[in-house]
Amino acid sequence: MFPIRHDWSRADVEALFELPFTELLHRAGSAHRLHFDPAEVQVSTLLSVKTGGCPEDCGYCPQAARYHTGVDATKLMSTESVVARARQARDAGASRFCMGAAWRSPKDRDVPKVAAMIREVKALGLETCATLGMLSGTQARALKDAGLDYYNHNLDTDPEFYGEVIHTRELQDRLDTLAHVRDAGLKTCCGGIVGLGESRRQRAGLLQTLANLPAHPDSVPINRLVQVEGTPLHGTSELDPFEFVRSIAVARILMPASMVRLSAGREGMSDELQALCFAAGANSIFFGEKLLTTGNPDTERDLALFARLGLRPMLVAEVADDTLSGCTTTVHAGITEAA
Ligand code: SAM
Ligand code: DTB
Ligand code: SF4
Repeated sequence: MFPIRHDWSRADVEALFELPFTELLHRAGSAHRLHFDPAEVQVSTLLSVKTGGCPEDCGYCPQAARYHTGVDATKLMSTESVVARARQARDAGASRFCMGAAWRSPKDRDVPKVAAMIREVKALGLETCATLGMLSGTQARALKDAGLDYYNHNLDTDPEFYGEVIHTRELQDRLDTLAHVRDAGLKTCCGGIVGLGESRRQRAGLLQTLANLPAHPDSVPINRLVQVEGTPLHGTSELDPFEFVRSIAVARILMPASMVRLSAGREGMSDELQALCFAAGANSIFFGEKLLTTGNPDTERDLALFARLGLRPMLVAEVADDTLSGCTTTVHAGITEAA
């Protein structure tokens, strides 16, 4: 009933969006259980290793140099400071550490610097992820050789709506980078943003395009637009929260074996809305008080939410050490207290 398909039509995907809410959640929950323990949630922490000053014009992004958002441009962080932050993230319970840079693409001279960060973060027992903009095949292979596990590069929105949001890079450029990433043997993290002012048909188009990629992304981040003053998309009408949950559920049905990440936008969500997202098949979050430049829920709030919902951080074989079992114990302790 939930085969891994790459031939979804727009009508197929729109029909899923149009199901009664309870039926959609039932189908998404069934797809989720075929591949995962629904009580487990993968936990990633983000760090902006190079913030702001970006030459691109992505209409949602506080890091584009051309928008006045109050985000100051910084240089690339030192490896030492990145590793200190990765250690803190690991000790707080994260199993994956994602390093982001506000670049159109890395310069060749930046690659050895990021490679050094990846090597050292990996040595802490964390899974590594990077999001650095467009990559050439050579750059992707160099990052793989350094021990990179995942590369994040989003499609962001439907091909039909794309030109209303981003003008400095084509969707095809993104597809080319994803091909370089896959060819280098890296796992892909690829999703998009909803709440940009797109229609339901266009939300369906984003998810259809993701599901029809040559391989389903290993991780699919679904971001809800974080509206930042100074960006062109600030002031866009808020997406109906149930439509956000539907987007998660449809992503789960289309890509049943992928991690579907409830990504940016959680800070403004109630516990109840997040619980609906987990029921709809989300099984990954960004954990830690900051995303790249904007806020994320406090770790205490997330641990309390895990405890209230009986969720556990997903253990990764190589990182199933005392730290993460400590985190699991904390969550279990919360559940026991609640019970
Ligand atoms: N510069 C690189 C790039 O664009 O590929 C990497 C970093 S970029 C910030 C990574 C992703 O963050 C974007 O593709 C977008 O999906 C997401 N993002 C950025 N700003 C956002 C916002 N205000 N709300 C939601 N998601 C956002
Ligand atoms: C993704 O899909 N979302 C993350 C991560 N991949 C890099 C980034 C969200 C950024 C939200 C805005 C900010 O904090 O600057
Ligand atoms: Fe630059 Fe990435 Fe932000 Fe676009 S999303 S402006 S490429 S940092």
